[in-house]
Amino acid sequence: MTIATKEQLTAFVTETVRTTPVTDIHTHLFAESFGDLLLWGVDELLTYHYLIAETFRFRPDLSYDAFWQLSKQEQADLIWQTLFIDHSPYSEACRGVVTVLNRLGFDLSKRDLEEYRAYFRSVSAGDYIDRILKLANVKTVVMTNDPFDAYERGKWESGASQDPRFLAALRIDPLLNLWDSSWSKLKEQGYEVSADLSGGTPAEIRRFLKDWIARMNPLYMAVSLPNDFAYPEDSARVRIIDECIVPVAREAGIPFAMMIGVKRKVNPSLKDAGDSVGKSDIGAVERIVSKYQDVKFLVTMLSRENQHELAVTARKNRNLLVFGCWWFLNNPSLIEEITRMRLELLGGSVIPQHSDCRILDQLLYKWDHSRAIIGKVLCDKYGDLFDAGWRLEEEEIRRDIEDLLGGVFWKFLGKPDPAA
Ligand code: REL
Ligand code: ZN
Repeated sequence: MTIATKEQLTAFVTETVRTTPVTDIHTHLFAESFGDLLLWGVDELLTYHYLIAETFRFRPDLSYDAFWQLSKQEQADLIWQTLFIDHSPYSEACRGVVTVLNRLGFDLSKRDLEEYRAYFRSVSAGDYIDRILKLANVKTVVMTNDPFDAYERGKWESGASQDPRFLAALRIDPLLNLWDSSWSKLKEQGYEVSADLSGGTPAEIRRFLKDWIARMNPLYMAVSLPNDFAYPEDSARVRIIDECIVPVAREAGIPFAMMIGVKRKVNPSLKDAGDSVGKSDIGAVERIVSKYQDVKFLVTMLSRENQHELAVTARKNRNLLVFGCWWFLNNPSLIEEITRMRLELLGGSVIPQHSDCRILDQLLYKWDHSRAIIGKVLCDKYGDLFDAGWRLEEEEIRRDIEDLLGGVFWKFLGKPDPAA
């Protein structure tokens, strides 16, 4: 049906973005079979590392050690008191908790943490996964799977059963960022590698990657890279990229995802909350994607300052797919600015958002909040077309939105959407 008025257009776009199921291409969530690796519930929500960082800002009296010695529930109590009772929770991470509690149907007027806790004690992980995926309207979740993590490795080795809603991504940070210590971990797993990358080491790293690809069937290989990531460079990282990652990505036909711009542990006392951001050299991205045009790269960058040049670089390289508003960019003002700019430069050939959820429940807020912004930006873009005399069919809008919320990803992979 052709859309006749701007009011109809706004209503249809908003509703379609709200109701189209999502493929969430990067999360830290796990299927139920991974046991306690999957985090969920109100105490996990409150102890999300974003909120820990915010709590310390209001509590100069609180020592880091004292905080870390508390039980999870005590930490959650303290964060609740500090960020939700002593202050109003309007930071994006706090607002996220409010959205989740609201979407779960809790009475927010009482602000009674114990009542929320009682619900979580009464529900099973399996039922809760079903409830959240349905409420968030997320059809597929891509996990972050780390073969260097002994605990997670155990889950894979004991044949963690497969849930088609949770798909794998092979995460290789230690290989590229900590080779000095990770080579010995490969050796322990039976790969004949040496610290100086001599002899058969590159072939053994490739064997390691291929073994894990066979076991996990990942949609892509992924790494987070520091803001000073350089390419080319005389370093173990770049040798491993050139001699191992790129050939394996090519052979397996899967992309290499680079998440660039993190400064790890600028305040180690904050643990996971202690990482920060730095501007990166877009030249490194340009050089690697144009050198390997037969390899696919998924790229997100953490610094706001890198967003425009990243979008321009994608215009020049069709093997580069830009994704998500990562971490410190996952705030309404920045999502709106970045999404607008990307749609203007790249049309619909982009993945506007991923959730990066660490806690299952967060799917509710991360997607609710992002959908509202993506919908708003799309209304403006289609509205401009309308003003210029272009009339749209509902079917065309539905197609575009399905692409943005997953289709673009699956087409880039060259795979059918398993949930379609
Ligand atoms: O995948 C990553 O490296 C990051 O997204 C995480 O390390 C980070 O802590 C995450 O919680 C950000 O949203
Ligand atoms: Zn992440």
